[in-house]
Amino acid sequence: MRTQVAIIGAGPSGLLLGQLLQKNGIDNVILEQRSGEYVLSRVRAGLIEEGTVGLLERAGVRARLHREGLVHEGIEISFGGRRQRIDFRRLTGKAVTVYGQTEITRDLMEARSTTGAPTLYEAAAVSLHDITSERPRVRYRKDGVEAEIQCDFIAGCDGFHGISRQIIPEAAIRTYERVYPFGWLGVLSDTPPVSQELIYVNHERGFALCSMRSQTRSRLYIQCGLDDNIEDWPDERFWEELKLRLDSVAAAAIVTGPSMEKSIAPLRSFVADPMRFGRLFLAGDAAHIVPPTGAKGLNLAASDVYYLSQALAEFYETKSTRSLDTYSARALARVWQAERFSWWMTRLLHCFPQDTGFDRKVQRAELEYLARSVPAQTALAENYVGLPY
Ligand code: FAS
Ligand code: PHB
Repeated sequence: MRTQVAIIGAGPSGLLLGQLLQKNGIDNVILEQRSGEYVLSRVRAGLIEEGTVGLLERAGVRARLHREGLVHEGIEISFGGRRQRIDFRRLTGKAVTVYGQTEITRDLMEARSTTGAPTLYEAAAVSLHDITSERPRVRYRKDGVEAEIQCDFIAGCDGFHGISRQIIPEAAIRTYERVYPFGWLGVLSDTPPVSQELIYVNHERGFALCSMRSQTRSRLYIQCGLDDNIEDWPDERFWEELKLRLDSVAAAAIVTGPSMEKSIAPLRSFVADPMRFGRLFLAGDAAHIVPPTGAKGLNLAASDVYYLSQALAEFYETKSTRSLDTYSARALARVWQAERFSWWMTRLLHCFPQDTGFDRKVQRAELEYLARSVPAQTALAENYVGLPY
């Protein structure tokens, strides 16, 4: 098989890139190691920036997003039994949209199926070849049959544990990493959200986040130990711990119910530089990871895909490699802004085991400053709603 761009991975990065390339008349094939059902079963991000909404509209997935997405004009930061609202609309003129990654993936899958562009699910043993030549190749096994795709470019959209970043020689790539000494226990439940907007909680027992997927479905998180297992957290214990971390009004408003999904995610900050090697271009989690505190992971994947799709369109229209040659630097400039913000939000809101009494006092002082300073709230708001592309 021959195509112009081979995309590795059918998560949000790969699917969104595939759609934007289709819209630019650029042939592409997506290879995904898992089944479509498995990809849809993963519960991940829940909140998207206006820039991501615009890209999804351009990708042809607007109807359900605008019908079911919840526009949020602020969030609340809870500490010391009180809540401080951060008013995005007043401070930045912008808002964010609550619309789960699962729904985004479903919409992109459906949109792609109408284009006839191939997505090879359950593609095993994917390997990349000749990535520094002008004729890179992808080999894979499907239904027990070995096959090969010749292409012009490969987009590594295969996530943090994918093969794309791994194939880049160590001498050609530099990585930066910070692993956090705790995880997030996430629960999805068909119970009404605690509040109309997200509540981020700093509490001496640990961080908590009350989010949602709709007016009837909650997405809730609490900071947990790195060694915790799902078995340590039966539903009853989860709900009790969440109530202990919330202010009294929110704790009283909670409606408990059975968890539909429960998972523990480790938190890490990670960046690979450059995001390109020869004709291989990395996008999304394949190149960078942020702690989910700032709701940036999926949104960074979107801005990477915006830059890469533009650069590929320029190449096929003009044969110029100017934007391809600046892709990595351009994407990383925005990545590092989100890395800093996600690290800052994580540092502000979590209990760090190694923290001293001084550290906790400084953390509280920063929260109290945030509560009274409009410039401080504006700085948080403009990063949260998303910095310009
Ligand atoms: P993904 O990891 O989503 O997709 C990569 C795809 O490549 C997968 O389908 C994988 O099966 C496939 N793949 C891997 N190796 C392959 C191979 N060798 N061959 C073929 N295919 C291969 N972000 C937020 O903004 N908010 C959140 O709350 C949030 N929560 C998260 C919770 C968890 C547990 C995780 C892991 C991430 C979370 N994220 C969150 C970040 C997440 O949403 C990512 O940013 C987003 O999935 C990035 O999308 P992709 O880059 O497409 O990577
Ligand atoms: C979510 O709804 O899953 C969510 C929202 C905001 C975050 C993290 C996760 O910062």
